Amino acid sequence: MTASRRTWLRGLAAAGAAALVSACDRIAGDPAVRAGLKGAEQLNQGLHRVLFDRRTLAREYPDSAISPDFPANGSISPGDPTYRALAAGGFADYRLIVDGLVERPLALDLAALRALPSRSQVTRHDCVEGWSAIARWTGARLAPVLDQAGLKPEARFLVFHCFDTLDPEAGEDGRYYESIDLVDALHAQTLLAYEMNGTPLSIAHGAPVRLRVERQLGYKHAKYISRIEAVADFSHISGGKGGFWEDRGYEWYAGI
Ligand SMILES: Nc1nc2c(c(=O)[nH]1)N[C@H]1C(S)=C(S)[C@@H](COP(=O)(O)O)O[C@H]1N2
Ligand SMILES: [Mo]
Repeated sequence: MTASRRTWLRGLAAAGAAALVSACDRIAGDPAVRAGLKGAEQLNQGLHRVLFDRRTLAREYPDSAISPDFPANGSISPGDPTYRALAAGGFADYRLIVDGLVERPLALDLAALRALPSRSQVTRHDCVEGWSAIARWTGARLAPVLDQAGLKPEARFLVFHCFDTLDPEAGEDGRYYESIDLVDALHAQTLLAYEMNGTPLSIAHGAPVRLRVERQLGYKHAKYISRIEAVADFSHISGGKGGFWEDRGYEWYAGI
């Protein structure tokens, strides 16, 4: 190709681009078109927020809505020896481990957890089995805990390892676990809850610490948390699907 031909082609492309830009300007400059675009954009944004913004808060209720009888479900009295020993000691020796892809692994006792930024919220728990119940949950916000540990850039999920074995016949794979991504981990209502309705968590409801991840179904709310592991992916853990129930066919993202 000759130099003059190249110059000519460049000129043509520039002219084409200029024509396109001016056409767009003309269309966008039309007040009716502009109003329409803006309307569509606002509607789209509104819909998007409602449908897809995972940072939106779950509904919170007045204390008067608290359920007098909140069922306990799944494991309600873990028999695992480590857990039994901790429970016998009033969880004085309990340490919540935060490790994996973090700069500073943590081992928090209950006093340390209670000293962290906390939140209290009255929310509705929806179990996939078809019941719902409302309670006040109080606990450490997960985001500041992660700040303290310092997530490494490769961290994409948090895996919650639990003390209880829900399916003893499955051996180590019968242990309960769950996982969430960082959007839910950093959500304002995501708590490491240590109180339910103003009293320390009972064993049936997950003592000493359970997860509240209010935008998702009940099985995501891991009880009896022993360890939070930051990972890049969870395919190597247990059945590989990110949770005890997920390994048995439930959805990983159980949004409500
Ligand atoms: N460690 C652990 N966490 C768990 C479960 C479990 O069996 N073990 N069950 C899940 C299910 S299906 C539900 S509905 C809730 C029940 O919480 P609750 O006992 O406080 O009602 O805990 C979830 N978290
Ligand atoms: Mo559930």
